[in-house]
Amino acid sequence: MGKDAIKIRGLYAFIDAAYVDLSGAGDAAAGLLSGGARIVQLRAKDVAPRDILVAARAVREATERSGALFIVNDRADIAMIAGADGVHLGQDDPDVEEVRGLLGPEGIIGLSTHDVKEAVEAETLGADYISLGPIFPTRTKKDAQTPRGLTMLSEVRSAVRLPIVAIGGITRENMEEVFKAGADSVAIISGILMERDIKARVASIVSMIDRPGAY
Ligand code: TZP
Ligand code: MG
Repeated sequence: MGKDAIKIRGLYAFIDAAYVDLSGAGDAAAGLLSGGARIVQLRAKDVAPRDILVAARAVREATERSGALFIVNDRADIAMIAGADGVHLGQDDPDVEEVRGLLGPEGIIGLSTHDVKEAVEAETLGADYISLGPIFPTRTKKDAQTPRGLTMLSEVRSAVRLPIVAIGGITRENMEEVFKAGADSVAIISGILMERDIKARVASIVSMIDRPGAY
């Protein structure tokens, strides 16, 4: 998938091993995609790399079929082996430049940021998008920093041109204010994966985002 096809906007959905048994990653992906998700990240902390790879292959197959973007968290090696569209890096992961050398110009590289300085730096380093968070308190990320809030989101919006994926404590109920504060995309993990019917939850979120004149 070429860079022209990159559309980091709207809902940024997850398959997170904290909520999904990775042996069912393909089915979970199918649920997210049939609900209308167009971006799916596989996030698997404390999971053996070979198990992440098996899950990544299943998610790749499902996302390929529906033309959705597939991003692997942390692991550029697994992203490459599975043929993902890109990788999402944290501040402690290998540098964007190093990973760019592996993925090439077409690979999508996202970088987690927590303030204006990191966001500006990400742009300089050649990231394709940034995440900013946690916006609100979250239980999903154990080592999450203190909530950044909507004011910081607006400040980052003014400081960079890169697409911003807001993350942390975002739900169907509060996403409107997050978009209004300048996010291009909202990452929602527990607000989808803790639901009994993830397809229905995604569909409801996507229809709110896509409705004419939304936000
Ligand atoms: N990075 C910052 S907050 C977070 C990550 C991965 C977790 C977001 O999860 P949730 O359940 O949507 O609050
Ligand atoms: Mg990471």
